Amino acid sequence: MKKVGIVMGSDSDLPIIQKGVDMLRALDIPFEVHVYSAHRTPVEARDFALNARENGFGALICAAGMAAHLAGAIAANTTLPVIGIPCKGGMMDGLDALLATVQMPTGIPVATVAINGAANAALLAAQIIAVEDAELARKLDDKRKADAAAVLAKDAGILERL
Ligand code: RP5
Repeated sequence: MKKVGIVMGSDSDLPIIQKGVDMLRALDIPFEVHVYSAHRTPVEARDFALNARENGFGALICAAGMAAHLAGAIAANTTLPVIGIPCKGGMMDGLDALLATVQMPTGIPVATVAINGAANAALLAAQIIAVEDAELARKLDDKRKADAAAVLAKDAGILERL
C-alpha cells in the first residue's frame, strides 16, 4: 500500500496532527511524519516533495499555521495529491492559515480541510489511497456505517437526556 506523508511546519503543530495520526493507525495505513518548514527549511521541504512519489507516498498532508505556505510549497514540487491543514493559532486564530492554505493559484491545487481538521485530512488521504485498494475502501465503508449507527443510537436516546 502507498504511504501517507504528514509534514508539519513546526513541532508545535504536533497536538493538531495527532487526530490524523490516530485515524491512519486505525485504518492500518503506513505513514511517515516530518517537520519541514516552507520558510525555515525550504530546501528540505522541496527535496521531500520532489522525492515523495519514488519514495512510495500516495498522498501528502501538510499542516501549518500563520503564514501557512507549507502545503503550497510542497504541492509546487509534486503532482501527488496534497491536503492542507490550516492550524489554529497566531493573531487571527487560524483564519490567516486557512486563507494562506486554500487560496492557491490555478495549476497547483491544495485540498484544504477545516482549521485543525487533521482527522478529515487523514480520511481524505485514505480515500485517495483507497481508489486503488479495495480492502481499504471496504474499511472506509465500514467506518461510515459505524459512524451512522453511532448517530442513530444518539437519536434513539436523546429524549432520555432531556
Ligand atoms: C508555522 O508557524 C508552523 O506551522 C506553526 O503553526 C507556526 C508557529 O511555529 P513555531 O514558532 O511554534 O515553531 O510555520
